[in-house]
Parts: sequence; C-alpha cells; structure tokens
Amino acid sequence: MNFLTNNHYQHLYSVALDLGLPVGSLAPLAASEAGQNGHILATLLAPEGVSYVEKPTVANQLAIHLAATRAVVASAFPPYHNHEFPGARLPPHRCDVGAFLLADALGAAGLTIVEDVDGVFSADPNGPGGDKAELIAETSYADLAKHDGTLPLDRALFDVMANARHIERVQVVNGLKSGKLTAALRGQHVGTVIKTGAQPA
Ligand code: GWN
Repeated sequence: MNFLTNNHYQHLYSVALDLGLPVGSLAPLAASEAGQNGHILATLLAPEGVSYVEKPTVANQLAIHLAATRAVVASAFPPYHNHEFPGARLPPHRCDVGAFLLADALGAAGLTIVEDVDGVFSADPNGPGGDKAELIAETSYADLAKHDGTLPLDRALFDVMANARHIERVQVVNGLKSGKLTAALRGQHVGTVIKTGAQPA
C-alpha cells in the first residue's frame, strides 16, 4: 500500500484571511477543499475503478476497498478543525501531515508526495534567483527542519517525522512530469528522498 498526497488551496486561504477568519475556521474550510479536489480526481479515475472514500472508510474499511480495486482517493487533510493549534494564521497541519500520520499508523509500504516541482531544492526554484536552486536528492527531516527557505512541504511534517514508527523515507516527486510518479512507486529514486526518525526493523 502506498499513499500519495498533494496540496492546493492558496485561493481559499487568501479569501478566508481577507475575511479575518481564525485558524480554527480556516482548517475545516481547507480540509473541505482538499476533499473536493479528491472527488474531482476520483471522478477522473473512475474508468480505472477508482472511487473517493470518506475518512471513516479509510479508518475502518480501507482493506476491503483495496482488496476490490487497485487504488482509492481520500482527503489527506487532517481533521483538526477548530482544534487546530493557535499561533499561526494558516493551519500548520495540512495534507502532508495527515497523509504521513495515516501512512505511518497503518504501516503503509511508503508515502509519495506529489508536487508541481521536481522535489526539494536548496532555494525556491520558482522564486527570485530560482535558476541557481539545486535539487536535493536525499535529505532528512532534521536537516529540512533547519532549512530557512521556502519548502514545498508542511513544516509540521518534520515534527511528526521525528516520531515515525514505520515509514522510514518519504519521496517527493513532480506530478507534472510523465513517468516520475510511476518510477517512484516502483521504488526508483526520483525527486527528493527524506529520511524520517523511524528505525529499521
Ligand atoms: O465531505 O469532500 O471527512 O472524507 O476536515 O470533516 O472539513 O467531513 O466537517 O467523512 O468527516 O468536505 O463534513 O468536512 O473533504 O473532512 O467527508 O464528501 O465532518 O466524503 O463527512 O474528517 O469528504 O470531508 O473536509 O474529508 O477533508 O462527506 Mo469532504 Mo474532508 Mo465527504 Mo471527508 Mo472536513 Mo467527512 Mo471529514 Mo466534515
């Protein structure tokens, strides 16, 4: 079993922040958008036998669904809702964190994070001077926690990676380049590999 994840809710955040909503109100709104994107993706993949499954189904009946078909789509946004930690304006726990917590708790074979860039770079590849940014092929959660530039991942991910029990590495790949995701799922090293705090069994 592999988990894939992706993020995209910047427009919703900008509208919600204009309205002055607190972080505990932004969290369920962003979660809802992640779910809606999941519904769209599952609809596009319906000819392959893929369906959207609700979070309670992921929690209770994932095995029977994966026994029946090759893949399912679910929302990875963790339901912290109005209990989201205060302090930041944007919810710190997003899809990267939710997917990691689920994959680690369920003992998944791996977690692949699909982005619109090739992986984690030394600097933002889409920012000023981005042409000098270098792809980091392999790193660790501890090193990324010290990285002070823009990252394509939730920073809270590094906190939960420190306490991982099963998932030893997470791969970040570019979903816009044909073949990269397939290569990652076949165990090839594409994009960035991030080592977690899990100890090999
Ligand atoms: O609605 O697309 O699940 O799987 O975090 O909670 O905000 O809910 O508050 O099972 O429980 O919008 O309704 O919505 O995305 O989260 O879901 O269609 O209680 O299947 O009802 O943990 O899907 O939704 O948004 O994931 O991420 O009914 Mo949606 Mo999301 Mo559906 Mo889910 Mo939240 Mo439920 Mo939930 Mo809420």
